[in-house]
Amino acid sequence: MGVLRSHQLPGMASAERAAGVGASGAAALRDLLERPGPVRAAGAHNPLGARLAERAGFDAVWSSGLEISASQGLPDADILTMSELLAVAQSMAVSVGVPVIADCDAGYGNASNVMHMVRRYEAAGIAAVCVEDKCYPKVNSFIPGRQELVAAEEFCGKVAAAKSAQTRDELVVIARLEALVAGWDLDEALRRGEAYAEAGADMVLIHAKGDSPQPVLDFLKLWRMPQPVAVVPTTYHTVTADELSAAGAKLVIYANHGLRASITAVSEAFDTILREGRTTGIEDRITPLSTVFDLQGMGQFLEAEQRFVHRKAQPESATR
Ligand code: SPV
Ligand code: MG
Repeated sequence: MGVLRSHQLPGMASAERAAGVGASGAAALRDLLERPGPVRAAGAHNPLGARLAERAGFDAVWSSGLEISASQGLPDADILTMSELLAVAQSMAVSVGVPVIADCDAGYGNASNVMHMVRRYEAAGIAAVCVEDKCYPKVNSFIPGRQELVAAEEFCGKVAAAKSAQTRDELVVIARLEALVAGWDLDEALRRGEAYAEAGADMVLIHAKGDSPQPVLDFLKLWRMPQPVAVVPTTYHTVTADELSAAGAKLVIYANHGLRASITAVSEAFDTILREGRTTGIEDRITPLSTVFDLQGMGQFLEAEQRFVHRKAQPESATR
């Protein structure tokens, strides 16, 4: 199925555009999941980052709770509300043609909160929602301590609630397994994964935080359910997407590398400016303004202005 590109629809109101992109975004994600090889998603926390991911060639955007929280100078610990995270995810969904997969943390509460969340994310044009089996409020998986899981039965209720709340078949519900992160063994991860798949999850995400990909590879080897598996090789970064795919993973999420790359680049540029007293030394290492204009849709803006903005008289301008 062709992907609707929001920037090619200048006449549509943003809500209509969101609905259109959402319908095709979820279907497009399902198409991607049917194709051979890994589906690769990059984390982002705003439309600019989402467009960079799309332009680089990623198949999908991961609306990262960690990135969005960090971009607000806040911990990734359910401090931001569902509405705040949704607004960012929606802004990305209307800005790119690739599907947006939303990190929905622990679902912002219990099964009833999850139902509300699914309705809102689906209406906002999000292709997939990912909910993790940690207690609410959660804390980022890489923070030691307080990695507590809810009972498997409780999380199955959240998964079933999510599935019952979606209004179109396409929305992909991802059940994220935090057993390995919380110090449980592979058996517990598999037991929970199978229960979540039976409760209706369209996909499971096995998360892990060690340096070695082995626990994730072991999980993939023992996974017997038909649902595809997502992985997040943040700490076990030596393994390639193709190797993960060959081991049975379908979705590979590079969750926070855009944020981390930009922190390094911005810090280096700022340090150089202060040290050298001018920007000459970094000019060939920073993006030209023409690229910024391109990324923010200046071309389409000027085109639309030509077509639709009819001035009665030329205003005086200092630059004329
Ligand atoms: C996120 O990007 O917010 C994630 C992935 O949940 S991770 O930070 O790797 O846990
Ligand atoms: Mg997260």
